Parts: sequence; C-alpha cells; structure tokens
Amino acid sequence: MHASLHEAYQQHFKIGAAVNPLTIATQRELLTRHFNSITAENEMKFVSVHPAEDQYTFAAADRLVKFAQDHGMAVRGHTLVWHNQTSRWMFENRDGSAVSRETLLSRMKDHIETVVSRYKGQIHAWDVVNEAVSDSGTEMLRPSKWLDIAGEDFIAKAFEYAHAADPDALLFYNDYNESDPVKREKIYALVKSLLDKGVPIHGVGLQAHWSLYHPGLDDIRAAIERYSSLGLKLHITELDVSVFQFEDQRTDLNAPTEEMLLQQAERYRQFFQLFKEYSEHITSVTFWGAADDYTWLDDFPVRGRKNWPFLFDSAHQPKRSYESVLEAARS
Ligand code: 9MR
Repeated sequence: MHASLHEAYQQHFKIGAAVNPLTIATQRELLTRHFNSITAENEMKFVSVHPAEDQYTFAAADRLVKFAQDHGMAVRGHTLVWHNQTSRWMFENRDGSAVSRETLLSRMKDHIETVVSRYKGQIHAWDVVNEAVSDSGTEMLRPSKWLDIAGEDFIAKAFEYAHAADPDALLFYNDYNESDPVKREKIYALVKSLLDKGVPIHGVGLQAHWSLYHPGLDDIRAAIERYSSLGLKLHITELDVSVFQFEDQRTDLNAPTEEMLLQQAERYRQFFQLFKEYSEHITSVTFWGAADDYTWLDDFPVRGRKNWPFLFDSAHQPKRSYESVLEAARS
C-alpha cells in the first residue's frame, strides 16, 4: 500500500484535489486515500449555481460537499466573482441594456449571501475574487463587465459581502501567472490596497498552473516571499505541471516520455521542498485534479491533446513524481 500523501504532509498543510461529479466516482479510492481537501472544479461557479436571477441550482455542488463530509475532507469554495463562467443576465436588464452599478452590486450581494450562507461552516475558505488582475503590461485590472459597470471597488464589495455571510470563512484573492514578476507586483499592490482599506481578506491563492519549464524556482520563491510579507495565509489552489512548454503545439505523443517523467518528478520535488520551507504561511496545497486520466489540460491550449500533469497516472498508479513528493515530505 502506498503511503497517503495527506498523512505525509499532515504537519505542514492540507493536500487537496479539484473534483467534479464524475471524478468523485471514478477516482474515489485515490481521492479518499491521498487527499484531505477538495475544491469543486466547476460546480460552485456562478453559471453553475445561479443560471437565472430567481433560480439557484445547488444539486451538483451539494453532492461534492456531501462527498467531502462523508470522508472527513475539508472544502475550498471556488469561486464567487469571476469574469468567466458568469451568466449574462447578471449584467443586463430585461431589455438587454446594461444594469446600473447599484443593481449589479445588489445582485452580487444576493448571490454571495445565498451561496456562502448555504455552505456556512462547511466551507472553510472561499476564493472570493478570481483572476481580476490583468496579464498585460501596466494595466492593473482585467477589463470585465464587473469593472465596467461597478468600478474597481467591486473587489472590496465582494469580500465585504462574503465576510458578512460567514465571518468564520477565510477569504482569498486567487490568480494565475502569480509567479510572474510583473503580475506578482500587481497582485501584491491590489491585495495590499485592500488590506490598507480594512477589507476582510485573509489569503492569497496561487493557482500554480506550471510546467516542466516554467516558472523558474526563483520566481516562485520570490512570489511566495512577497505575498507572505503581507501577513496573509497562502494557499496553492490549482497545482498542475504540464509536460509541454506553453507554446509547444506537438500532438504526436500517446504517453509521456521517460525524460518528461523524470523532469516532472524533479520539478515536483523542488516545489514541495519550497512549500515545506514556507509552511508557516502555506496552509493548503490543492492540485487541479488528482490523476492523469482527467485533466482540463487535455484540451488546453491544444485541443484534444492529452497531458499528464499529476502525481498519479491514468490507471491511478503512483508516478515518480509521487515518490519525489513523498521524499520531500520526509527530508
Ligand atoms: O478546470 C476548469 C474547466 O473544466 C473549465 O472548462 C474552465 C472554464 O473556464 O475552468 C477550469 O478551471 C479554471 C479555474 O476555475 C480558474 N483557474 C483556471 C482553471 C483552468 O482553466
């Protein structure tokens, strides 16, 4: 029997996986043995739970929360306010025109109150605002309907509404390209400005969609240092390690090469050594999936191309990456 990952990291941080209604069945044994936290991959997103103004659909999300409870696992909530996967009705009047700032904020408040209250006491941490910072140049915030209509304090408002709905939940700002030095400074500045205004924010989520090649360990370390200097908790929220460089379009592989598996194991070893080093700040490390039979990277950025980003292979057997993560725990 292979050692349980979450037991190996018990002293350091939770070990989580993103799940969906399919994988809680197909990956049940693996999930319950190695992970003590889950995140709903899509089922708590706006469009999933709130398809129309007067309609909430919680069945799928409820099943995932029940799965966690049945197996003594924690749940991270993902996500309340995002530019993506948000229903159009949210931003429009009946006649299709844009709603006013007041209407948008009041709809946002209803949404957050309803969703957060439903899982009060069951979800210990929420990704309140997801991916609001821009990837490009000096632009600070990503253009979005939230920003257009409500202005930049839609971010502060989201945290305030979430805190009012569940004062015990830990509230996170979550983003990708979090280790890029330029974007890192923008995320830092945003979070710092929220703290300076007294906004209830408790953590930064580092998505960590990484690869064999990118980002460099020094940039990751610098990002962890910078965010932790704010005195907040850090969660690694969506970890995966693509075997392809982002720009790589190759589609010729039916399985990862030996070389890829070795490099991946080395990358994972370094990551987990680093996470351990900063475990005073890092309290949760969640993978964006659990095993190579299912990953969103199978379609992104090259449609239909398989990827192998996790510690367990498609048959749920441990890879070298699993061994190196365990070794990092024991070192
Ligand atoms: O894994 C999710 C995929 O199934 C969805 O189609 C996609 C929709 O945008 O969202 C994916 O999850 C994203 C997460 O919610 C936020 N960070 C990036 C993740 C990967 O795209």
